Amino acid sequence: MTTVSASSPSLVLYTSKRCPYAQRSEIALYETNLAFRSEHIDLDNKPSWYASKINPASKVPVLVINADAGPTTEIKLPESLVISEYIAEEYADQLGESALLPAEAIDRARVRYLIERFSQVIAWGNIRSAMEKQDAEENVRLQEALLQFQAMLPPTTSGVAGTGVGPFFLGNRYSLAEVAIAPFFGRLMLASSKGLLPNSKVHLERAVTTEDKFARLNAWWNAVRRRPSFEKSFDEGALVEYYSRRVAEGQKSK
Ligand SMILES: N[C@@H](CCC(=O)N[C@@H](CS)C(=O)NCC(=O)O)C(=O)O
Repeated sequence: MTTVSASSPSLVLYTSKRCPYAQRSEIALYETNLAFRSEHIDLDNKPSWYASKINPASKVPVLVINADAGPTTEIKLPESLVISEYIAEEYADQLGESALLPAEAIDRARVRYLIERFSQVIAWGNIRSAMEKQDAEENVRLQEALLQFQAMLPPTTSGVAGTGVGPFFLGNRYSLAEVAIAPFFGRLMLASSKGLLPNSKVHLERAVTTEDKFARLNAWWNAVRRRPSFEKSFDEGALVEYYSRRVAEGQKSK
């Protein structure tokens, strides 16, 4: 992998292992091989200074750029897509073909549309409600949504915009599309495989990984989940512990 220059600004990421948005920023930083320091925010017990000093919206992630340069020079950047796009653009020249956003405007637009469309068909709120309400019908709906998402992936054999054949949205080129979508997709697969979704009418993870109708999606997912950037930023144990608690609380309030 190309290493970015040693003169990169000092970076601090306010993050939380349970937050899929924050994971987007971690993946973008790892993919770009940037050194950064993580500040983990306990979302159940947020420090009182967080909103006033770091992010008025009081959410993670926030990337602080020039973090060692003092309050007058540092820049605080909230919002996961803003952060990931900044990283992709800032280091595009250094990373060349490994940059997270392609050179052609039309390909960048296609990547952005895929991210937007994914969140329309598979909204994070729907995944959470499938877990917390243990709603089997929601699983059936999510399966349809996964088929819709899959239909947007080009065939592995076609290649797109000169990127060569391969499993990703842009053929053999891993891009911001995967950075932005993987955290949500990963949580959906994890929840299903650990029995945190009702799994009665449809077992989503089993369907994606074994059924022929999901072969293209499975090829994409296998390539995405094996990226070191995903493995390093996906804390399976912490997520299972947190979601199990949410499922139990959801059941209690029924
Ligand atoms: N649109 C934001 C959403 C970030 C977000 O919702 N973060 C959640 C955690 S996943 C958060 O910090 N919530 C504040 C809280 O729980 O108090 C982004 O893309 O960064």
